Amino acid sequence: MNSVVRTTCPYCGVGCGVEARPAENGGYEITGDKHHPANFGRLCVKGAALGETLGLDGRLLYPEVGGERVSWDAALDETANRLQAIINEFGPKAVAFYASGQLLTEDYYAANKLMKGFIGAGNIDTNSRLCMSSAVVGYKRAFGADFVPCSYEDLEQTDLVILVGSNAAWAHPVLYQRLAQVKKLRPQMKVVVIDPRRTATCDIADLHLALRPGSDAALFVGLLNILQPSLAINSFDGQNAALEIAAEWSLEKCADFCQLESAAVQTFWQWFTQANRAMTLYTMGINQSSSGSDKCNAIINVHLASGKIGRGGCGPFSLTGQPNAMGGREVGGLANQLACHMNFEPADIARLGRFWGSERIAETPGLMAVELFEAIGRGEVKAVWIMGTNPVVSLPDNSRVAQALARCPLVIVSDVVCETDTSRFASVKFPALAWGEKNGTVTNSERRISRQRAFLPAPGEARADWWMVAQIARRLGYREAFDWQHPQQIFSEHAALSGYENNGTRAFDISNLAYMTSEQYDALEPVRWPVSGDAHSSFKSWRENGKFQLLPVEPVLPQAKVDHYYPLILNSGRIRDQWHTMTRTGSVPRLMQHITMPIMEIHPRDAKRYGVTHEGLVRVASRSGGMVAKVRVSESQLPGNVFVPMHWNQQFARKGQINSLVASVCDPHSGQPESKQTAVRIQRWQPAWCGEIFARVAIAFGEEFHWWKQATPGVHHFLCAADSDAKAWIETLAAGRGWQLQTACGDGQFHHVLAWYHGELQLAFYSANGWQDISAAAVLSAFEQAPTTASERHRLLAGKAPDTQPDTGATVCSCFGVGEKTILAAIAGGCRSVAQLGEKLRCGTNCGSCIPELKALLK
Ligand SMILES: Nc1nc2c(c(=O)[nH]1)N[C@H]1C(S)=C(S)[C@@H](COP(=O)(O)OP(=O)(O)OC[C@H]3O[C@@H](n4cnc5c(=O)[nH]c(N)nc54)[C@H](O)[C@@H]3O)O[C@H]1N2
Ligand SMILES: Nc1nc2c(c(=O)[nH]1)N[C@H]1C(S)=C(S)[C@@H](COP(=O)(O)OP(=O)(O)OC[C@H]3O[C@@H](n4cnc5c(=O)[nH]c(N)nc54)[C@H](O)[C@@H]3O)O[C@H]1N2
Ligand code: SF4
Ligand SMILES: [Mo]
Repeated sequence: MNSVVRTTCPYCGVGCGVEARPAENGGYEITGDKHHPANFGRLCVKGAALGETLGLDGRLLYPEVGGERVSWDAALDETANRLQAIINEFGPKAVAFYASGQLLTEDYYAANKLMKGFIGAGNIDTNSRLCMSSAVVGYKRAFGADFVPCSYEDLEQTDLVILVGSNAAWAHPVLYQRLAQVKKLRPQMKVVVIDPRRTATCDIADLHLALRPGSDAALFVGLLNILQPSLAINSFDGQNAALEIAAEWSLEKCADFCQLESAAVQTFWQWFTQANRAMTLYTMGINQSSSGSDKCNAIINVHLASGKIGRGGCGPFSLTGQPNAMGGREVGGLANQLACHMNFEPADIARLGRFWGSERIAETPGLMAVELFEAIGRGEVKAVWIMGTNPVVSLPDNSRVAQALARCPLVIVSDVVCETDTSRFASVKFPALAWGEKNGTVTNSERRISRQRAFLPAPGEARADWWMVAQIARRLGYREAFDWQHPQQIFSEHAALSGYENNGTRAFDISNLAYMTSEQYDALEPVRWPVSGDAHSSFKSWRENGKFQLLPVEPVLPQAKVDHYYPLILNSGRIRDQWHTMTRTGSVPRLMQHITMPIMEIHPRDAKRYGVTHEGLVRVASRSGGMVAKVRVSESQLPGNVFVPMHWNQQFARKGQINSLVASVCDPHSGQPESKQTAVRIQRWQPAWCGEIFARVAIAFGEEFHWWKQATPGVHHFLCAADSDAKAWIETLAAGRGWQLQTACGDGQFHHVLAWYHGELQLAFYSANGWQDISAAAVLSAFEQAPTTASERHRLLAGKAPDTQPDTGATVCSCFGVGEKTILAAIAGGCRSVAQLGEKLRCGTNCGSCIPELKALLK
């Protein structure tokens, strides 16, 4: 394959089109697809770094059973036999699939069909439960369908954008840049950000409401109250009850509940009522809540009541997180839905039975993610197939998840990487095709279906996820229903089902894509559903089908409550350059340089109160577990709140996992966990030493260490800290290897060691009683080519860059690798604006996601 391949980014729900072009070095150059309507050529830093994730290091390439490599036939036969035995003995509900919004639609459709259509249980759920499930409940309760009534181009027509619980600048960067562009061209368009933290997204905000965590519903219920006079009687089901509650939420009560100034709340409400067009973009700060579904409805209510829906520039827009979260909703991958927007109702069950030719369609919803792992822990579910997700990292109270998997008789894991926190518990491992190798479709936030196309050959014996499912299905006796040879056949079947006996009764209908040839499928241009007509007019005609509902919402606070022992609320979320559990992004050097270890952001007042210092280490503990992080003192936090990234796990750190702290408290309607609020306490940890180690040989850390893996090519590189003796540790590590040690010790203040073997650098270790500024670039080049003069070796022992190699500091702009020190020097040298910095250093001129940080440095 030599020419340019047009495909779709595998990260966030913006769904950007990318082009992969063979590069001269044998790799691939990845650029934005100028013709793709989601991004028109733009990419963020994660998308732009895709070419750096294509290596096969750490990949799972062969099937394994019980930790031993076996042939595909052996692995599939063994798995199918064991599944069948469990089903025979304990019934279909004793097995479950736990899938992912990162599977392709074809993979997802196949898994859902096997579980709900042929094994005959509802037990397939997905990581979208942790992500989108409250949003789905919100739409379904309001409109009777999971219908997202907005598209990206609405941003270009709106007068007011409210971002609530969304850090789009980091989590949906290309969409955010599009919004920033609109704001630049039309400064009169107002932007309101509602988030307890001051995030990079606030950079373009006219108003930032830093509300009390979890209190959002009050802002929208109070707003509904002031919209009441303009509402015609009985326009909506539930209207009276909704308005009755709203009438109790006066401005003062709302401001008090949210701990905001009344004037700020009033401004927000005034802007909303006065704007002709308004959009509310909402994500995890809303969904990941024990009352997330109600919050979604509180948002939808104000759009319905004000008529700011069903026309350009208007509407409640839940942004999807994962690349195919929407595709999962279409195929019905959640345990409480059937395929293609059908529900567990007799007519739908019978219809699916006719279409699939099966008499075993599941008749009741299956277990939702958190419940599912609880049932595994109790031994009720005896086999689980985990596909494309890493639940031991991402589910709340993850030590219980690990315990459950440890007890589970059959754990099947399909993944692209070999070692994950979850795959440690696998009885069977299936090697999946990764991005660039797999072939199929994904649907983005605005319901746009795009092709992911392969441009690389399958490595080792990796296979498509749909293929594995079909192979197991055939072995379970369902050959005919799973006799696909190509993803196009699956897509056709899915599209045909969407139109089957539909007649306008189900919003999701892509049946005109059902009869494509494989050439047409390969050439499929990005297409948005409803495929006929625009979203707003389809939404209007959908509305004529039935009455919409104003759901009565009573605002409540999170279930997590602070007390004397656990006095702080812990918030969690994304950082700019990492993706989830880091299996792909964690090994890309330039994505690791922005934030190198778990940080805990804390307000200066609290830092003082709890005796923690900027850059120092801290232990964070909840009633469920604990972690260690590096303190970042920041005015962007509210007092009483701390924030930790969600990404770190046991492959990248010892005790860096947020979900060892988060409790498994869920929304009763959606089953979505309250991942954004946990009561914690913190305690300063002053280890005997902090350090940094680089080595040619693998390093084993004992239990007494904390370590944080770095993505440095060619060497093992860690940050580390411990209460034990650093000197003794290095001596043990070096013992018997014939290394020549060169050391520098300063009065117990620091201890540096270089280890040489036949003139080659083997190890470089730098410890001190605080973090030091070590030039990783200098150490790395010494591993490639050992310094020759004594003075060069001395500089290396000090951890300093050679005179010729400037130290640039922590990376701020990952696109062009521009460091903080370089930027500060340019500012000192006269640069006064982001534009001037861009001209001089190029920083901020590509994806733009570092612009908020550049502005902060300029300040
Ligand atoms: N870089 C990067 N981008 C990603 C991902 C990634 O891993 N890395 N993952 C993708 C996925 S799957 C998802 S779901 C999206 C998530 O996208 P976002 O939801 O934008 O990301 P988060 O950082 O999880 O949370 C958003 C914000 O919610 C705020 N928040 C916390 N509690 C509250 C509250 O009570 N009220 C309000 N209003 N806000 C609150 C947090 O402070 C945080 O700034 O990102 C997608 N994009
Ligand atoms: N505390 C807290 N917890 C959270 C969140 C939070 O904000 N705070 N956010 C939640 C949200 S919104 C989400 S979406 C989840 C995400 O959490 P996860 O879904 O657990 O995270 P990922 O790292 O995306 O896991 C994907 C796995 O699939 C593998 N993989 C990649 N490509 C393929 C493929 O093509 N096929 C197969 N079979 N495997 C593949 C990857 O190597 C990886 O192991 O985390 C949730 N957990
Ligand atoms: S914005 Fe999302 S889809 Fe677009 S390049 Fe970045 S990660 Fe990929
Ligand atoms: Mo997500």
